[in-house]
Amino acid sequence: MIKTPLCELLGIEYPIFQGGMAWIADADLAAAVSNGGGLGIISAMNAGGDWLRDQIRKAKSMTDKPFGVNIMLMSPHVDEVAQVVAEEKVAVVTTGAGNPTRFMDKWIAAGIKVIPVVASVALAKMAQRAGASAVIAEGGESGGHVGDLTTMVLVPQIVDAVDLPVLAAGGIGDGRGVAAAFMLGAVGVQLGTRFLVANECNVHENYKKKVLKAGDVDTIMTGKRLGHPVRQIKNQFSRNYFKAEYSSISDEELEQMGVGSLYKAAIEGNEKEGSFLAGQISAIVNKEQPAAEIITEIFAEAEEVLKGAGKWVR
Ligand code: TUI
Repeated sequence: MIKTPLCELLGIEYPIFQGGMAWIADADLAAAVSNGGGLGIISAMNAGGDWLRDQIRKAKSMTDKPFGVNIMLMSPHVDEVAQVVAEEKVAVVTTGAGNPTRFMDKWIAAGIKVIPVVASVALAKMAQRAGASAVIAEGGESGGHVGDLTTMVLVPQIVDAVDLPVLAAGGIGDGRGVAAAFMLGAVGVQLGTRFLVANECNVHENYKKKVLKAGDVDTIMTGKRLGHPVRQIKNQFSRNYFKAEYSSISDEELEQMGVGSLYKAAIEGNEKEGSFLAGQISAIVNKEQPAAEIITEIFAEAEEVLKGAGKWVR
């Protein structure tokens, strides 16, 4: 059995979060992960407050275990969704793609545990000062919006910089990854890509197929020119976008190219025009299974690896 302080902090059985994937992580997936003993997370992405409130209430009807909401700080509706999570008093709020400190007092006053995703030491320290319960150190191997540093480099630095439980994210897809994260000082992990192919995940079948088929070099980073680097699977859309970044088209035209591409991938399954955000670990994600089975399988593997961790020590 693997138990860490994160389990006690949140009242969860396994120290694992499901990442808040935009257009993908809804109440069905979050409830399945929470019922499986992890922490399921609903993504507020660019949605409005009404959609989020419905999803939170749906998840409450599907599980009596704790679950969380991920607030994407670049959302045009960020103030509205920040208010909704405070009113609905979800157990945990995770944040991404920015600095959450301006919302944290309100969330903490509502009894919410705030766990920001950080891609730098500076933001981790700021989050600690603002009252975070833990932080998620996310490396650039992950899917979607990413920072510069890898998980291997980022996690130990965050562990040294803050006096909080640290979760590792980015490039983790099986028990070996969990064990490695623990070796770096993490006491929990967050996985997105592996949960994307869970049976309970409502993303379009074509999206799942793309992740299941992807090999080691099948993701690409786009968006650097506009300051929002994003990792996604190589296809017609991402190759064209990548080329356009190095062409003479204006920033406005480039921005326009990306509009709606996530919806096209996740909801419509449009293989040519969609933006299929996924992590580098897609290459070892090779089967669909229930969320609960993903969790038990990963922790059985991690336990074996960790038990054998001293085998070269003489
Ligand atoms: O947020 C994510 N992953 C995401 S958000 C998203 S929606 C989107 N789509 C297109 C462009 C941009 C966003 C898809 N995937 N992960 C968490 C994460 N947060 N990764 C990196 C960061 C981050 C980066 C800089 C967090 C804070 C930060 O600091 C900014 C500051 O102001 O200090």
